[in-house]
Order: sequence, then structure tokens, then C-alpha cells
Amino acid sequence: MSVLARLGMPAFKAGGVPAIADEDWRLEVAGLCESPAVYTLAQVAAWPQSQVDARLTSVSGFSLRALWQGVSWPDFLAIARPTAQASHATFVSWGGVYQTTVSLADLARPRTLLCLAVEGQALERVYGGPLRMIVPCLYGYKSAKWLAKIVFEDRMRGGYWEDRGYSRSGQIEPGWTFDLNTRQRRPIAGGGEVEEF
Ligand SMILES: Nc1nc2c(c(=O)[nH]1)N[C@H]1C(S)=C(S)[C@@H](COP(=O)(O)O)O[C@H]1N2
Ligand SMILES: [Mo]
Repeated sequence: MSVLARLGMPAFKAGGVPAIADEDWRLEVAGLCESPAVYTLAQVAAWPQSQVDARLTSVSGFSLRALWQGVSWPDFLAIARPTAQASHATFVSWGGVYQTTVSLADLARPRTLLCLAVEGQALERVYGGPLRMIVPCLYGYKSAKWLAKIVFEDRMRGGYWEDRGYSRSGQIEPGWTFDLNTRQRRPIAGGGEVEEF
């Protein structure tokens, strides 16, 4: 059982949990970039691997800090090579129902990760395995699970939750979060990643 399951992290699955074997998984990189391509999971796992210690903060009121492992956003950018026109990236989950767009400026903040594992264990399917985004500076709905496609674009777009009323920026607002690590309700300053605990 992963740390996520052990700490009781809720598992959101808007758009459904895809039923696809890891061998059949593909990550498509498209849009305004020099190297559009389709990669297998083995190829993604062979890219440089990093680890980030970061808190994922949901707008729905919970958050969890963990050690996430995978490909850092800067390492991914070196592979995809977005053009000068690209200002945003759209993350599409397997099946195409769930998607979300993030500015490249926000993605450039520390600890953005294409995540394959948590604390040494492959991500469980229910938590977005085999591949998900971790964008700790924004609300969790910007961290697409079951990542199938990354499209570089020149503008912000709507998305699954954005079209249902959440902000397109995904900016974390000042307020409260239930910290699953300590099982305490704690105040958060907002304005970026929750780093204070
Ligand atoms: N494909 C997909 N990605 C998703 C979601 C979802 O429902 N489907 N939920 C989002 C929301 S609202 C949050 S807070 C995080 C939560 O991750 P978790 O379900 O692993 O806790 O995933 C995000 N990514
Ligand atoms: Mo969320």
C-alpha cells in the first residue's frame, strides 16, 4: 500500500479510471514544440529521474505532503523543446474527458513533476498511475492523473473543473486545509505552494 492510500488520500476520478495496461500506455507530446512525439512508459521511465518533496493541495479542503518521483519539468522541457510561441501546456488524461491547462510560468516554479512513483513505489492506478502530473504551486485539479497527452499552446483554456466553476489559474487561495500527514486542520497563506508544513 502506498503512502497515499495509507494516509487516506481521497482518489478523484472525474472522467473515469482508464483500464489500460502499462505496456499499452503512451504519452503524446504535441503542439508548439520542436519535438512532437509519442513515448512508451518505458521511454519515460528511462528519462532522467528526480524526486520532489511537495504538498498536493486540493481546493476541496485536504492536502498531503509526500516524496514524489519521476521526470522534473525542466528535464521534460529539454526533451519536448517548446517554441518561443508556447505560453501554456494542456494536460489531457487518458480518455480525453479530463483536461487542464497551466501557464508555463507556473510550471516553471519548483517541484513540477511528471510523476511515476511515490516514496519508491509505482503510483497506484487509482492515484493516477502509471503517470500523472504534480504541480504543487496550484490546486490539485491542475495535476492531471493518467497523463496521456501534453500539448504546448499559446493561450489558457478551460478544463474539466475550470468549466465547472473553478478558476483557470488554479491559484491556491488563503484559507484552511486538512493536512492528511498530521490529521490536523491548518491555515494556509495561499499564493503558491503550501511550504509551511
Ligand atoms: N484524470 C483526472 N485527474 C485528476 C482528477 C480527476 O478527477 N481525474 N482530480 C484532480 C483533483 S481535483 C485533485 S485534488 C487531484 C487529486 O489527486 P488524487 O485523486 O490522487 O488524490 O487530482 C487531480 N487530477
Ligand atoms: Mo481537488
